[in-house]
Amino acid sequence: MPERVVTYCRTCQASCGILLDIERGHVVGVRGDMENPTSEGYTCPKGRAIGDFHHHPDRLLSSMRRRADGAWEPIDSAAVVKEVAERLLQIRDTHGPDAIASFWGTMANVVTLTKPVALKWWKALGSHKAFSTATIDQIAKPVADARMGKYLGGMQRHLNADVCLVAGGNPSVSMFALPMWGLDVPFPIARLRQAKDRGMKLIVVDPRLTETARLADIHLQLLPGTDAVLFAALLHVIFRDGLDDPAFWRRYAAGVDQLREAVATLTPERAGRHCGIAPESIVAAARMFGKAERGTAGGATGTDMAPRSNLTEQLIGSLNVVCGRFLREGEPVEDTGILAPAERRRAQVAPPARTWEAGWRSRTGFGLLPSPHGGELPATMLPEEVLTDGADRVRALVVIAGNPVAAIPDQDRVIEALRSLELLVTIDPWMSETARLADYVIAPTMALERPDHTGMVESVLSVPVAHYTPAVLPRPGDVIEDWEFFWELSEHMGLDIGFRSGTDPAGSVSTRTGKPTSEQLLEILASRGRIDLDAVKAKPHGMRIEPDPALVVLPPDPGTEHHRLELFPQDVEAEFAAMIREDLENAGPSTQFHLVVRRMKETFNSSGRNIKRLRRTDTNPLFVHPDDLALLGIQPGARLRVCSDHGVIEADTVEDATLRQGVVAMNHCWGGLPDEDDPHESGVGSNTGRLSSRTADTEAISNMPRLTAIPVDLIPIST
Ligand SMILES: Nc1nc2c(c(=O)[nH]1)N[C@H]1C(S)=C(S)[C@@H](COP(=O)(O)OP(=O)(O)OC[C@H]3O[C@@H](n4cnc5c(=O)[nH]c(N)nc54)[C@H](O)[C@@H]3O)O[C@H]1N2
Ligand SMILES: Nc1nc2c(c(=O)[nH]1)N[C@H]1C(S)=C(S)[C@@H](COP(=O)(O)OP(=O)(O)OC[C@H]3O[C@@H](n4cnc5c(=O)[nH]c(N)nc54)[C@H](O)[C@@H]3O)O[C@H]1N2
Ligand code: SF4
Ligand SMILES: [Mo]
Repeated sequence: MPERVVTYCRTCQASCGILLDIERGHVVGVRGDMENPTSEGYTCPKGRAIGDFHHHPDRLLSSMRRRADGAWEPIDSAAVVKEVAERLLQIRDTHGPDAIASFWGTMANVVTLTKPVALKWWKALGSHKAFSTATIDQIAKPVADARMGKYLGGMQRHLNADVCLVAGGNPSVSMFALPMWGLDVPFPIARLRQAKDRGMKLIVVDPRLTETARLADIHLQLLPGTDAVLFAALLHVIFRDGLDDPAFWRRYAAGVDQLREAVATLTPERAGRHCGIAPESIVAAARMFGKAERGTAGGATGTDMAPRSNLTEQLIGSLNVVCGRFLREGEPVEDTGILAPAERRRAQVAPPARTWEAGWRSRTGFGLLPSPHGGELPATMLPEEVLTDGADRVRALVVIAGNPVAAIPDQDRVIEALRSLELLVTIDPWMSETARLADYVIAPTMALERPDHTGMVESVLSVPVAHYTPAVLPRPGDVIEDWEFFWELSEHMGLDIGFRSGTDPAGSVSTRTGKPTSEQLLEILASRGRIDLDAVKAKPHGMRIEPDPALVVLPPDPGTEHHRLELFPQDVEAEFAAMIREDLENAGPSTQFHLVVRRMKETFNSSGRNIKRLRRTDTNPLFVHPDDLALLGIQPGARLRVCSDHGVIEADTVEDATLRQGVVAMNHCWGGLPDEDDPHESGVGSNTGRLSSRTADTEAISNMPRLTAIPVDLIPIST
């Protein structure tokens, strides 16, 4: 008889409750947990395949070392940490800490212990060369926060909003919804429906009629890459119709008059022509948003991977500011500090902090971007940091739960850089494209083999909830937890790291006192929250947290009254002028097709491609509108060459009537190493990153590449 255990899925941040049937250490059944207060029985295909991930024959059960002849051999986990530490020390002692780089991938964001411990190691090492997926994702948000400043009372939440505007995101599939980024949409789709049932209006801006857009009251199905113009036009209508909130912006913002003047020329008619949508729909959306009392607008990857993303995010942020969609002094704060430390909310502005303009600069010309890693450089510049000569040239790279070879565009150059390193280490349960180039691959535990709690992800959960799970499967083979690797690495490198308990001074741990257990660390990380971890442990299905009525937005600190949100600083003004000049007045010839990004339920970036149960399409096909297929004279399933200014990939087509005509979509992080791409072979597919450049069409400040709205030609291949 299988044993039934209660836990939650950690394949993505949504943390859905699941019930597992386990027999002899194997998952033999997965069901959604109806008693879980956030997911209420919901699961996605990846969650239901969680056992297939854990028990896959290709999963690494031991760390691997590359021998001089290029072949791999297993190495035990104690020995591998020691060897890696010695090689890193030798590079640091010869060339300084900046010769060592780190790359932080997405899977470091779903495990509570990985990032805190790895960050302690990183900060103790003292290198400036951190890279992460942030700069090939939505870096326009931290850039906008840094240029505008931040209102510290927090944004209004969807839970009691009467409008929500989602641009370039499809939370129904991606589960991506960060409150601090304003896209505060509940994940499973059921919650969006609940909000709509109680009267919330939904506006979706997307070239595709997505699962989320189907629920929209207004869907603006714009041409890809035209969001900045659209948001300028929305602001135009807000000002014109007097739908702004002067009481808020007069007190907290500067540059509103300049912004109003700039958007004055962007009438709905002019913008509508450019965005390819009816002017009336722009007016209707602006009025629906502006007339509402509460609710925010937010962009996601669709807006932030397109050209002019820095400007787009500035305009989205400005829309929220101009309409005053922030919590005021005395308003209740529902969402912070459950297991994680509470953010103090105050009705004041943290002034702009342009980190890249002050302090350390890389010899490649970039300053440090705002980042949890203590500042970071654009991931697109990683190859230059490795390949360009200089005293602090990067010679070693440690990859933390990421797959930069699949994720950074211009793969050939990324591979050239990684191959020329003296040392490449990655921690990954699979021989990913990056792992296959590494000197050492550390084999970590997978989700069900480690205890965890939701302290790390609670800010993205739409319902205030806390969940703890013990490890529910034994560790197979010789694997270690991600955090253990970085703890032991610190020990071997003589770097002192430690954590202080918020409640019990005697409960602090450090490399001087010895390695703690995962349970101890989870306890310490929860010790600054307002809910006791033991109380959470007593609720195995997860615990819904009632708001604390004493938690309200506090009055501003004295001396901060003059701080303002800068809506239209000089560089934004220049970007706005460039947009008018280049996009509206002197637009060049357009190609017939634009390629856009999209997520698929079955994969999580490069994870899941090798799981048979998840193969809906086998590879990453090119989604094409049926009328476009007819125009190209091909049948669904036919093979195409997708050609951009920067590269060519092949793809099989799938018919998709949800797309706007002229827009084609394809999922990222597929393909193998360059000679291994195969659009037809199960689990391989093609790498869309080859169609983007790391140098042309990039954003100022972050060098964010253009990963959506890419002009492409489609050339049928006769077979
Ligand atoms: N299942 C699954 N979930 C995931 C991931 C995954 O790979 N699979 N990845 C995770 C990660 S790393 C991230 S960053 C998040 C991303 O989360 P989201 O940003 O929600 O990602 P998508 O679901 O791809 O939604 C992007 C939407 O943008 C639209 N779009 C494309 N170009 C444009 C444009 O120019 N303008 C506008 N307005 N829209 C455009 C696309 O049609 C698409 O519907 O998802 C996370 N969740
Ligand atoms: N062209 C194009 N490029 C893109 C994008 C796009 O839309 N288009 N999207 C961008 C975005 S938003 C992102 S976030 C990046 C994604 O970039 P990455 O995060 O680098 O890509 P992933 O495939 O998610 O890499 C995660 C790695 O972690 C491993 N892993 C899984 N579980 C664990 C674990 O428990 N521990 C450890 N240590 N490792 C684990 C997986 O096997 C995988 O190799 O790609 C970016 N690149
Ligand atoms: S949405 Fe899917 S992958 Fe994410 S936590 Fe829920 S079941 Fe797991
Ligand atoms: Mo991402």
